[in-house]
Amino acid sequence: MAASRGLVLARTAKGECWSAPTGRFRERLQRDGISLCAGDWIMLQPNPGPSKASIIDLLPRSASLMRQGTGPGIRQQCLAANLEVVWLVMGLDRNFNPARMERLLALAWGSGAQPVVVLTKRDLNAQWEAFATRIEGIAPGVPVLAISAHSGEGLEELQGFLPEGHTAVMVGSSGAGKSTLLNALMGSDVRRTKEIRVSDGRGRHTTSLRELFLLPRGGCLIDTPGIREVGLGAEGADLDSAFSDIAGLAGDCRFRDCSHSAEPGCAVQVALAEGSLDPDRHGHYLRLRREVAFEAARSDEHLWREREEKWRRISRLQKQFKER
Ligand SMILES: Nc1nc2c(ncn2[C@@H]2O[C@H](COP(=O)(O)OP(=O)(O)OP(=O)(O)O)[C@@H](O)[C@H]2O)c(=O)[nH]1
Ligand SMILES: [Mg+2]
Ligand SMILES: [Zn+2]
Repeated sequence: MAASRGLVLARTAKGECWSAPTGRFRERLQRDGISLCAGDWIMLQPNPGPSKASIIDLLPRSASLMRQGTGPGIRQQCLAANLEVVWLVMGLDRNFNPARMERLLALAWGSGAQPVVVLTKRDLNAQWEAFATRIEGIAPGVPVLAISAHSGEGLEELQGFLPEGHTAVMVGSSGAGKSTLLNALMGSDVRRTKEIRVSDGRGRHTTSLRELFLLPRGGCLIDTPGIREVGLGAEGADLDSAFSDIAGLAGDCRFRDCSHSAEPGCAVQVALAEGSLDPDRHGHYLRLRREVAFEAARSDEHLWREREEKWRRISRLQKQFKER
């Protein structure tokens, strides 16, 4: 259901309980650079003591939302696991920002789950249909819904995208209206205002917690805190799906490795000249591609350094061994 500072809120057939990995399993998680997250399936072992259960294993994940790590380890961080759908939530108020949506789409496609754009606060914007059309233009292959959590408009259709037994995660910037939408779908204020007590007693994680909720209709919905910047990593993002209009054109270029700048027979240049491809969109695509390539190079370098360090250790051991 949720994970925080090494503790996991798990739901079992007997109800919810806080649990922690056993020492051995914790070591394995650390070695593999994995942290548990909402949506994970874990194996628990009952404890006799006050902490009711220990985590002994993590089941393999299917489609998961990954974020590029920012620390020195640069490891990928899993934000939500085992997803069928990713809801990209954006307000039809001052929160509206198509360039950010392009990034969110690349992130969502990278998860392997189906992205769905959810434009909220439709009650605040008389021109909501024009805004939705604008997003449709940059989201090929993605349903775009405009809803209002206050009036309830569009909620019925939205729930159609989360059938019983499926899991969705909501991502979007702070203030997009994610938690308000969750409360509307739950039919009550579940966004916890009360303290979530963890066994170390250190207090509340109300705003920082990614948490899974079971909707009355049977779907699972993960609410997340707003992401400030959507950094695209080498593995987490899928630009070819997010920009399938441009990627599709590239298939018609004369050269396989066309850079779409000045080559003869470039289908992307033709589309730009004809006006069927928006130059701004093309520019965004190129910029995001550079960003992903940069991140890929950075994590390659990191891997190399790790490998070198390992070999240095091994040869040091060999030397010691020979000297004996
Ligand atoms: N008028 C209107 N206001 C809404 C709607 N949905 C959300 N809001 C308002 O938007 C503000 C932000 O909503 P939240 O649900 O807290 O936003 P959030 O995405 O959960 O934000 P973080 O938790 O910070 O990521 C609140 O004041 C809501 O009342 C809506 O459909 N209509
Ligand atoms: Mg919220
Ligand atoms: Zn080309």
